Amino acid sequence: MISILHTADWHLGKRLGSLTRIDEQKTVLSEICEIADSNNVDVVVIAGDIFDTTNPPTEAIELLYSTLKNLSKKGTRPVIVIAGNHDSPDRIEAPNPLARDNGIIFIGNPKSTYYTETSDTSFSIRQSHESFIEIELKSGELLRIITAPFANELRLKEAFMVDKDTEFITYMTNYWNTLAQTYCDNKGVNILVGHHLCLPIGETSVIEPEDEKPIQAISTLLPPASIPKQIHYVALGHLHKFQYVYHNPPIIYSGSPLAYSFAEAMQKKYVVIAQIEPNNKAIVNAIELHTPKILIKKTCTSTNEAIEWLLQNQDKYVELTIESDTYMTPAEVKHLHQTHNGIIAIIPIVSVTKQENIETIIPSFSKPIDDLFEEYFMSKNNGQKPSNEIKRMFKRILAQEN
Ligand SMILES: [Mn+2]
Repeated sequence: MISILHTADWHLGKRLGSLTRIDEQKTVLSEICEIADSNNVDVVVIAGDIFDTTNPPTEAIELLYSTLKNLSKKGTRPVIVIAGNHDSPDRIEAPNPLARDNGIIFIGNPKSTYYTETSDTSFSIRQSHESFIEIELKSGELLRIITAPFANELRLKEAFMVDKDTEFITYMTNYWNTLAQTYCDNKGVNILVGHHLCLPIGETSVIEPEDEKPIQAISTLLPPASIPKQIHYVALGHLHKFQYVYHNPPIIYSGSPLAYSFAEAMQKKYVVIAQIEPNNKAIVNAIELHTPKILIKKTCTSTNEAIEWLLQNQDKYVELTIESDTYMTPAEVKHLHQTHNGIIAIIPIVSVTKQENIETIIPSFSKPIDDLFEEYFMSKNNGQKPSNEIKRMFKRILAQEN
């Protein structure tokens, strides 16, 4: 039996507003290393979006390398990393000459071929082909991996020479089936690792993560039927919420280890451990991760109420909505930020009770411009008068214009 830890969408270097998440990322990645060790997993797969940008900050690169080194246990545990849509495929592969002796395998492009020469690792690469690797573990067990990193439309079409989306689905289905028929018999464990969109069961469309570069427009929605029958487990990346796409074989999005936007505020985060024997259905276990810092959407009806709540919730990231019948002053906004350093956004919602029969004001151009401005402002804001700050701002603009 081969035990595989599946994770994805680390987005190292990603910020929330202007705030760095690197300390949380360090915490959660060390938790993932502990889970890999305490569960004695044989292999680790990371299904894309390793970094948040194609040119990540050095602290993110250092965190990746130190984490992968821990996971690979000096070349005794294979770690397979593929590129997602946030990664640069060539940069992801660049460390391979150094990484290979540590048991770390980077696959950036959809048709990359990995080395088969011997290295210092305690496992060996028995054979490889475009988009395929066969690993012989120290135990003698065989692991076959079809690698399907993300590629944009152009790169996919260049790599696979197909034009239309329908042709692309047919092409990938045939391509993967040919690989599976050639290399994936029942003497080994066969998996596919990809950064693609697959339609979850019972859904008619896929909601991509808010704040994520969407890939739906450029990458076709691959149906579970495109997965060859020899495959025991499909490890996917891209969607940040843990979910099954299909049960037999398990096609799973492990999700991201941290909530990266307020759309993910209430999601629990997981890594997946799949235990697979060649002739059996994979046993899948999702292990919940501890959340270093919670993201929360909070609605208050006044700044005072907000301040009271913020003082009690200093350890969270907040998207604060203030529903009130008056506009917030710049001083109030400043006060809120001084109370709490994890406010990512303040959304003011002014709900002025509609006065019945608001008279339609016909502007009289003989009036002073300040009065005209006030009438205009009220007509645009349900009768709400402009605050003194807004009036002063209007005067400043007017002075500059003159
Ligand atoms: Mn992605």
